[in-house]
Amino acid sequence: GAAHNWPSVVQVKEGLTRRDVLVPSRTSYPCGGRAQCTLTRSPGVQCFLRHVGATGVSDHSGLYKFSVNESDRFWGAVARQRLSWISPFHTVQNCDFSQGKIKWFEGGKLNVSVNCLDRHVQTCPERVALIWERDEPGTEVKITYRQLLELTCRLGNLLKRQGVRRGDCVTIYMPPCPLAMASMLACARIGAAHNVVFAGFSSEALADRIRDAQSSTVITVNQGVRGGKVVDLKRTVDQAVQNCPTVQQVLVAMRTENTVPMTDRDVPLEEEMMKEDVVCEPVAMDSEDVLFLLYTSGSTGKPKGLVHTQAGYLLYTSLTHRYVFNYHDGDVFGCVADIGWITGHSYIVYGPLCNGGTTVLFESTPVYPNPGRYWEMVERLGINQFYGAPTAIRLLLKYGDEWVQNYNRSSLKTLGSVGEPINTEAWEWYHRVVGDGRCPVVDTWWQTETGGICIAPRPADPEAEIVPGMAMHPFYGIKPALLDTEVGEVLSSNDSTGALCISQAWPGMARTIHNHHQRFTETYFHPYPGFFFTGDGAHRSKEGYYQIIGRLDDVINVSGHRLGTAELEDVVIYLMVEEDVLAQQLREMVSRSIAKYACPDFIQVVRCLPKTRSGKIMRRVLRKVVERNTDELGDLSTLDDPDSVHEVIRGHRRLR
Ligand code: 6R9
Repeated sequence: GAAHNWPSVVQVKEGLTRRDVLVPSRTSYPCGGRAQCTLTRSPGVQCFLRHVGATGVSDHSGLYKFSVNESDRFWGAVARQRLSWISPFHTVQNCDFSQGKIKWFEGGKLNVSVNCLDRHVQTCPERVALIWERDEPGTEVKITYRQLLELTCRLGNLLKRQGVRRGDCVTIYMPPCPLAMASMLACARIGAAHNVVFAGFSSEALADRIRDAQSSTVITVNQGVRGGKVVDLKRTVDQAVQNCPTVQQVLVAMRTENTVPMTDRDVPLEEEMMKEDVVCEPVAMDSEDVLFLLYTSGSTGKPKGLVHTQAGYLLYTSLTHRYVFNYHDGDVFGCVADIGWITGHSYIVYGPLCNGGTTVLFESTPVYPNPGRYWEMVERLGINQFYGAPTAIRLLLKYGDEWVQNYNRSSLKTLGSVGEPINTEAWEWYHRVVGDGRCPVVDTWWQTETGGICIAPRPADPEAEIVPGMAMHPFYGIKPALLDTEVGEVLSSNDSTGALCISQAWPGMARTIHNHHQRFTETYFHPYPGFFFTGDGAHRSKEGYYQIIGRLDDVINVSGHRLGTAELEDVVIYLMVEEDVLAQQLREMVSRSIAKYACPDFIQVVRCLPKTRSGKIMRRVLRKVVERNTDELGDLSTLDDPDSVHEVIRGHRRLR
């Protein structure tokens, strides 16, 4: 492959002050986030066909076939066209599912932050890269490509000064904010991996992830602001790092004006980054070097740190962002996910920035200050593509149409859905009310493991039919297969239901589980040899359209968040084992809320209490047990679960 010229590092002339980052700015920039200067790396389909060398192919379905049948030619051409390489790759793909070996674009060197920033700064420095939609409506902050590059470089230099080296992993525990995004890009610039932990996770969950990633550096904020409430994020980090011996420093950005206790380990982020140079030499990374870890729930054991690498991931997010949403130069892309999830990584940060887009970073909730928030924001920011979760759509639907109709949504062109199946009612409402019946709704199926969207209604054709509630078609290069869950055979005919698998590699897929390659192969490649198993079930209709049914394994999807039953059980079992701790806590609660003398002498933990079928606790039975009069329990015919009494008796014997 031929290399693109390495863009020289752009010199940033003016310094950016802290004010620019933290205080709402109403400055209008020449491009104002709209097309004025051209960044085009987004050719139309005809141009695309020519570029990938798909001779004799004239339509979208032909292009799809080419992409799966000649995947080396397809991905090789797309990679040369869309990414800026420092040195060209020599091999498009080198994959073997039986060993869980996935390698793309070997030999190639590039820097992800240069692809997302520098090359756009060269052509269009004043274009808005991101709009930080802060919690309070109307206080948004716009950051241009030039400014985002500057923030990234300063942070990159600061991380280096703090001893972060190529190959290290930095944990980021921050709400959606420009400095979080710049932190991710700064890691990419200096060759460190990032590990973003959703800022809603508890200190234990955070500590688990810091330890597993072996991070020496954590980046956080003093406090978060969400739905009008202040959240003490730094305090959570303080608790977490107590149990993380690897952590040497915590960089603390100031999201609010409130001071928080700082220790020797803590570094005031803005203050220190302002001392740094605005130029930071990007490191030439190999295509298969780690870009980030992202933890997600599995069906067994601890959350897994899925590993994504540089070139393939970036290419895949950029291509899907362009074609699934029909994103064009100058559009404002509004993905309302949190950066702590894969959706935020791929469609707030990497996909849109690689495409030189304007991306929205949403800090608030769908109902703050009222259920009109999304649509008021759409009007104010002129959002063209809106990408959200069915759980939020279902919630807003209940508040009625007025909250939507109060605002002008004429800027909207495409509506996206992700995270869980979207039921027909929610789909119809999204389409009819939010999109006024004129915007296609794209229900996008994918996972942390797939890196980017794999099945979506019109990846290959802006005019294609869309059936409500169906994810429809595979994206370029994705070859889905349904397998019989009993016998493991491929179901080749339409109108069938089975385990959703993917039968050949694509550039965006995860490469391994951090430090657990065996678990990676066992989870994804052993259940159906020769295939990548997604964990989901799906139906392929008579017409050949895909509909996702949901998880087949022990993962529960709660409002689009993955929860492993094993993780929950771990916590509960832990509580059971610590029965005396629990008893002690209960005693303290009673003495605190009533009085010391009211404290029970004995506390016995049981699976359930003896209750009547109407739910009343049979206290007389309990009294007899305590008095050791178990021969005189009386009438037990109304008891719901007879075993519950035996259990209480057995436990009580052990206790005395
Ligand atoms: C992107 C993301 C992945 C799991 C996935 C599936 C469910 C995601 C869906 C969907 C039906 C869709 N899922 N998108 N189910 N229709 N459009 O959500 O990643 O957090 O890893 O969750 O979410 O069950 O396996 P992740």
